[in-house]
Formats: sequence, C-alpha cells, structure tokens
Amino acid sequence: MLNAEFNKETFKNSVKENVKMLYRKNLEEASQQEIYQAVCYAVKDVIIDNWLKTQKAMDEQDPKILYYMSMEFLMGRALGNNLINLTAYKQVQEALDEMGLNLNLLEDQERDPALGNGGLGRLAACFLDSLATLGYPAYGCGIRYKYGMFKQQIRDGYQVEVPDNWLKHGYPFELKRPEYAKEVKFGGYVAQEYDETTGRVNFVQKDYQSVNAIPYDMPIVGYDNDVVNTLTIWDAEAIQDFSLDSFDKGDYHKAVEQENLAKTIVEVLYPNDNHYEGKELRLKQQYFFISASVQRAVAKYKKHHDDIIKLYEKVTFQLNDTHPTVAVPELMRILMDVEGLGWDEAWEITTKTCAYTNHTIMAEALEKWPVDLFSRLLPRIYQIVEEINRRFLIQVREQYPGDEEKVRQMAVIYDGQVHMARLAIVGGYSVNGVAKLHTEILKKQTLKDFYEMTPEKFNNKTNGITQRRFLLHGNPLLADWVTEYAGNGWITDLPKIKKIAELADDTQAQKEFMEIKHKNKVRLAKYIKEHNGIDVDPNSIFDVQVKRLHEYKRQFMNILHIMYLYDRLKKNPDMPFYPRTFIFGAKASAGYERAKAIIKLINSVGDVVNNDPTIKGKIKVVFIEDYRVSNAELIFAAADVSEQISTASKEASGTGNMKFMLNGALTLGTMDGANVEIVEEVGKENAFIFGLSADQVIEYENNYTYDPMSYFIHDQDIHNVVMDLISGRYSNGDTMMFRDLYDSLLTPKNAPRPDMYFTLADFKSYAAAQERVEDKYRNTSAWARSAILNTAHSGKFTSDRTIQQYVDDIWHLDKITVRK
Ligand code: 26Y
Repeated sequence: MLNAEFNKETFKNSVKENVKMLYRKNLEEASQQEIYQAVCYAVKDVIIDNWLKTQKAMDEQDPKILYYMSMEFLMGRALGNNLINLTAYKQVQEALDEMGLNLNLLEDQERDPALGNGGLGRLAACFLDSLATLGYPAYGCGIRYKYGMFKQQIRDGYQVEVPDNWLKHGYPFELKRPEYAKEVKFGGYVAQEYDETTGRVNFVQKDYQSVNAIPYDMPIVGYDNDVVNTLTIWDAEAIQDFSLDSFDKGDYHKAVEQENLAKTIVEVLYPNDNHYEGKELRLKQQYFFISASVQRAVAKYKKHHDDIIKLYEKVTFQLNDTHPTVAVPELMRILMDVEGLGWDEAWEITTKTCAYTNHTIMAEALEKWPVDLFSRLLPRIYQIVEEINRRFLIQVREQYPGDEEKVRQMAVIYDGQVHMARLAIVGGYSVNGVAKLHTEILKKQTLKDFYEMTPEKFNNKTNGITQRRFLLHGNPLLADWVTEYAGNGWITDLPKIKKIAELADDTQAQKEFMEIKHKNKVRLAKYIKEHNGIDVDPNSIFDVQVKRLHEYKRQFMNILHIMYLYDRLKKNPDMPFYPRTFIFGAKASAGYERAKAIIKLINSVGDVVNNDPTIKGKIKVVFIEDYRVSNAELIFAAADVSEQISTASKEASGTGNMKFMLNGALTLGTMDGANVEIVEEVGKENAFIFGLSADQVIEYENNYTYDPMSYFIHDQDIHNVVMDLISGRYSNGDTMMFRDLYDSLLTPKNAPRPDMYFTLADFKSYAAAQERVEDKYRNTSAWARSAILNTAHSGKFTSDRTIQQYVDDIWHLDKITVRK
C-alpha cells in the first residue's frame, strides 16, 4: 500500500534539510551516521503526527489502558521496523537508492537499544508491536538504562564484556517529557501523624532520600493503522542541584548522596538472565520505575475521572515476572496514603488492577528479598507488605486449620524474606504461565498450593513473536515469496500463512523455497566472514543454537555432540557425513563462570575442528560474537536446524523456537516449553524430538534416582567424549582448562547433584536425532517439504494471537480507532 506521507520527493528533501539543519552539511559531506540520523528525523516527522492523533483518540474515547510493567524491553533497532510498520520501507529504500544511499547500510548505523537480557525482554517488545498493530491502548513502562546489555567480544575464545553506551550519538526516536516528572522516595522512617481536619492517622515518610524520575517516550508504531503507542522509560535526576541550594541549607551531605543515588540508579541493566542475586541497587531500580509509573497512571486516570474507586475499570497493570511486583504495595500506598482510602477499598482496587506473568520455574530465578534490606529501603512499602501477609495468613489458616506447612509454602514473608512471586499472586487477579506445559507445571508443582486455593486466577498464555520484524523485515525474500502465493494478509493475520502448505509437495515451490534459504545462508556466511573471519559453506547444513547461555539450555550438550562427531570423523574419515556448520550465539551473565567456560569450550573446539584439514571442512563451528536482535534477524532467516534442547521442564516457553519455525527451520528439540505446541502444530514428522520428558525429569529430581556415572561407565561413546574434556585435546594439552565442566557432569562441587541438567541421560537420543537430521537433509525434497510446512504452520505463534488472548481473558480492552 502506498503511504501518502512517503511521497518520495518530499522525503528526499526532508533528509537533505535535516542533514543541513542538524550538521550544517550537505549530503556529500555527511557521514553515514549523520545521514542515518537525518533519515530518522524525517521518519519521526511522520510518526509524530500519528502519535498526536493516537493521543487525541485516546483522550476522546477514554478507553481502559494497559500498563505493561517490565524491567526489560529488548527493542532492537527502530528505523527499519518503523518503516515496515508505516508500510513505507520499499518507498524509502527506493528514494534513498535514487540519492545514492543504501538503506541497509544506514540501518546498520543504529545501535540496538538493548534494554533487556533475553526472552522476557524481547517478549515485551513483541507485545508492544502487537498491541499497537491491533489498536489496543497500552503503555510500556520501563527503565532508561544508561548502559544496556553489554556488548560481547570474544578474545582468545573468552567472553569479554564491553559497556553498551547506546545513547552516545543520541537516540533520534525518543522524546523527553520533563513535565511529567515524579518524585520517588527511598529510606528514612515512617511517622504516624494525626490529622485534625480528617480525624485520621497519616503515615508519613521522613528523613528519606529521593530522586526525580523523568520519563522519555518512545513511539511504538502499529502496522498500517496510524496507531502510535508509547513506551515510557524513566531516567533519574537529582531533585536539586546540590552544589547550590543544599550547601546553603547545611544539608550538603544528603544532597551529595541524592545526587549519587540518581546517577547510580539507572546506570546499568543487570545482565542476569533467569538468575536472582539479591542486590540492593536492583531493588532500588524496581521501586524507582514502578513508583513513577504507578503515580503517572493514577494521575492520568484522575485527569478524566474523580472516582478513584473505579480505577480498575480504566487501568490494568501487567507485571512482567516478579520484577515489578512492588506495584502491588505501591498502588496500596497511593490509594491509602495519598487518596485517603481505607485498607479494604484499596485492596479491592489493587487486586482488580494487577496481574502477574510467570516466566520461569527454576528456583534460582525466584526473587526473595531479605526483610532487613527491604524494610530499610522501602519502609512504608514494607509495612504494607506486612499487613498484606498478616491478612492473607489469616485466610490460609481459616481454610487449612492446623496446616502450618501451607503457611510455610505460601506466606508472603517467610523466614526473613519477602517472596515476590507470592506477593504477586496474592495481590493480583490473574497468574499466567507462558506455554501450556509451563502453566501445567506451575499448577501441579511450583505454585500448587496457590492454584488449589484460587484456581480461578490461573491461566495460560502461550508466547508469540511478531512476524513483522522476524519475517517481513528480517527475511524479505521469503516474505515476498509467501505474499506472492498467499497474499499479504499474513502480515496482520499470521494463520493465513497456512495457504502455503498447498505448495509443500510442489517441486517448483520446493526449489524456490530452498533457493531463498540458500540466499539467506549466503547473506549470513558473508556476515560470518566479515565478523569472524571464518569461511562457511552455504551448501552445508546450518545448525543453529542462539539464546542466552545457561546450563539448562544445554549448549554444553550441543558442543559435546560436536566433539563426538569430530572424534568419529577422525577415526573414520570416509564415513558418510553431510557437511555441517554449527552456529552458536550466546551471552553469558558476567558472573556466571560455568557459562563462560562453555563459551570458551565452544571456541576451543571450533579452533581445532575448523583448522583440521583432515576432516576436509565437513564440520565448522562458529561462535557469533555479540548475539543481539539485529543479527538475530539474519540468523533465523538462514537456519536449517533450530536447536531447542533444554532439559525438559526447564524452558518455560522459548520464543526463538518460534522465530526459527516461521523462517522454515526444522526444530531439533526436547518436549519442553512451546516446543510441545510447535510439534502439535507442524506434526512430529516435521521436527526431530528426543530426550527425557518433563515428567521423567521431575520424577528423577524428586526421587534422586538419576545416576550419570552409570552412563559414563557403561557407554563407551559417552565415556570418550567426556574424557576429551580433560584430555587436553581442545586446550593445547592443558588438562585443567575444562575440568570444572567435566566435574559438573560427574562430581559437582557447587551443585546439589551431578549433571543437574541430565546431559548424559539425553546424549544418545540427541545424537540419534542428529542422525535423523542428516538423513532427512540428504533428501532435499523431503527437507524442503518439511521446511515449507514449518513456515505454513507457524500461524499460532504470532504475538498478535497471544495479545488477543490476554485482552479477552485478562485485560478486557477495547480498540481505539485512529485512521478515519
Ligand atoms: C534477576 C532475575 C530475578 C531475573 C532476571 C531475568 C530472572 C529472570 C529473568 C529473565 C527470564 C526470562 O527471560 N525468561 C524467559 O522468558 C521467556 C518469555 O516468556 C520464555 O520464552 C523463556 O522460556 C524464559 O526462560
């Protein structure tokens, strides 16, 4: 569709004008970065008009608004995505071509805004895209970290973390809104003051430190509907300039402290994924953005409504995991201490406003804050949590008289700790898991006492991804091919993509599909050559595992299998072997030593294998540095095999699995997370499934019956490959380099049991599944058929579907209309 705003000539002029205005240069003199900025401002011009229109529509239509509260938004680059959603990508590409400029190269000038770690943060970004595209009124609420997810460099095979100064050149799409600043208070104590006029006792925080939260708005452009929603991220500033005012007031010390607080609070994103560390600064970050966001939501509501009692009719908070859970007591505080409501009224409103999504069942990711720290930092909030807990336990004891085990399992404050998941469940009206299997495990195991007490709160919302970024933008060749046959309806209605299933048996279509895949593999091979200096063969099988590095995701099993294959090839050079390129991309949390050792192992195996002429290039191992949203788009488009090999029961859903499927890769995976539903959609004959089931894993865990040593002793292949960790083969003779990894399988030092992730139990069935991959790939037609069917059956996994289900079952929003 031709977008009127993108009249080519007007656009070209606008770019030239912007270069002149911003840099006092003409086009020939400007750098690529400067032209990129000029293009962004030209695009922003169009967006601003729609942004205003959306704002006006919201003011007029007064809809219920969703606030999606998240510590993380992994947005990825905005320029290309905004052009896609404005349906102006191709016109702008042409306009720039005519100016002698290349849109792809300009896009590469943009730093990824990486304000998130992995799945949870990227999910939030996909959700914002779908909310705007479906026309639902929604705000993302988060933190404007000065430094996002670190940039990863690989030096000598080791991960090195480099600060991500993403704001260095300024971020062209953001808008500072100082007029909506909010004060956020920390520490001090709570005084009770009698108010003569109302006859009430007020709770007043004294002797506190505070910071100013300053909102920055980012536009979230809906696809072809003129809707522009907002992601608000909060920056912190000192309340006042300490060098002037406070010095005179003799409060110099406090002023310096407040200045420091403001500086440190938004300094950096914690690079932990699925792993909790009780750091005080992190709790400060949580309360900082939640207090500011809740204050703003309440203020916005009060602009149009004077009946605070009905807040939940116009406002709903979705808590992205437990990280924003202080929203529960913070809303209670505002309703009672600021709005003057009593406990019961405030509680009713709060528990109709907040809803919680759980993203993990792993114990190590569950947030628990020591009472001492929590109460010191948030004294009034702590009082409220105490009272929530007191009242809740009365209920529990009423329902389960004499059953103190229930109290232990459910108390919000227990054993000197505030349990955030419990607070989120008690304080909200909905609890959801992110895939069917995950929700079942929550109900039957992890949260079973809560499920038993309030089953009506529990529901499943299987995750999804946005096809606009991960097919339309990331894989234009396949997108055009799909559109040619099935029309462009899939862009906003992904299930329509199913029509291409009709082509699965068509030889010509199979050929075209494989040619597109091949071109995308050439594109990735070029990226790998430029970034890694490694030559890879686009005719080999591209076997890809990209995701955060974590033991439960078992990149370790993948590389062990590569070691096993290499060893077999060495011993038997003429064995049938289809050339394979194993591609990894993964950041390890900075303090996660074992994860970092796995990165080193992957690179070390790569060094040996890639440089061994005797295997004639049959195996290549590539570790892509700095895996992030922008290079992910290239990687998904080029993959043949999608490695989704987590220990069953551990991966709540996975979303990379869906991106691969959409791009026609075949899943090699365990029956975990959303893999289960992927197989349900595409059929198990079009995937490679192996390994223990979630039930089997849980049974082993409960009964302590798993014995990895027996595999090590009785299986010669396993024995050999595990021994190669300490043979020096991949470490220039250094037998200690990978000793900890070896120990983790057999004799753990800092884990409750060996091989906690059942690597040895699953190894042989993984290797067998890999053989099935190879067999199938030899039959090009059979492979192409399955690949087409994967794309064809990916309809369920659009985040548009996920969002519609959240709207229907949890949020109950109405659409706004912007385009007349
Ligand atoms: C610091 C600590 C409390 C923490 C920080 C980040 C805990 C968890 C996380 C992030 C979790 C996460 O990304 N979970 C992933 O969420 C995805 C979206 O639902 C799932 O697809 C994926 O399986 C899950 O691991």
